Amino acid sequence: MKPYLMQLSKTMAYALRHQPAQFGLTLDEEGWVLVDDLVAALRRHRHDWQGVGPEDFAQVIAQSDKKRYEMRDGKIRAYYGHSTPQKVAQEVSAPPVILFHGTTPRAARIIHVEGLKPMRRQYVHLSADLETARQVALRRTPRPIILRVSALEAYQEGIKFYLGNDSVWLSEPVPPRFITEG
Ligand code: HQG
Repeated sequence: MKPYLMQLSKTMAYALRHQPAQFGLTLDEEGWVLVDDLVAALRRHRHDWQGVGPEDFAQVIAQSDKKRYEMRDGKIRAYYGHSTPQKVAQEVSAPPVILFHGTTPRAARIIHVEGLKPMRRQYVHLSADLETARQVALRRTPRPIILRVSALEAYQEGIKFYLGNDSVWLSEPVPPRFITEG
């Protein structure tokens, strides 16, 4: 991906996941903003982004290694990752039997005691497959620890799970009894 699009994708994450107000944006209940409003916000944000437009968002979406943003009907949103105080409503869904969570050795030790918490985000983030979990952990450590979450069992005991995209699931906090290592 060209550096221009990578920079754009990162700024889109700030605007759509973390600091919409700083961009003069308000996410609706499902995290959507109008594409035109995001365009205007980004043009205000950087003077060399005067030419930014919806086709650039489409390129970010098409060329990205991950499915981070969804654009349709003149609106755009992030699938996951939000940290705004107002919780973005996600679609409750029955998860697969096992989901994965990639993390650091240090965090893993705490998670075995306290369970998985959303930390700075609105939801716990889980991976549909081992390789995705490994990549998530590699952002933070050269020694990934992969935790297995008995997701369906947890769901059946009342913990809500939400479909983020094809490879990312979201959930409420997960107690340690549903978590094993390796
Ligand atoms: C850890 C990226 C201590 C957790 C990724 C993680 C993902 C605890 C960190 C998405 C804990 C939070 C989310 C507890 C959890 N005590 N540490 N009780 N419970 N943790 O970034 O899952 O590239 O908020 O293990 O690929 O790493 O941005 O979550 O290490 O899909 O699109 O606290 O963000 O996607 O870190 O990553 P994060 P995450 P993007």
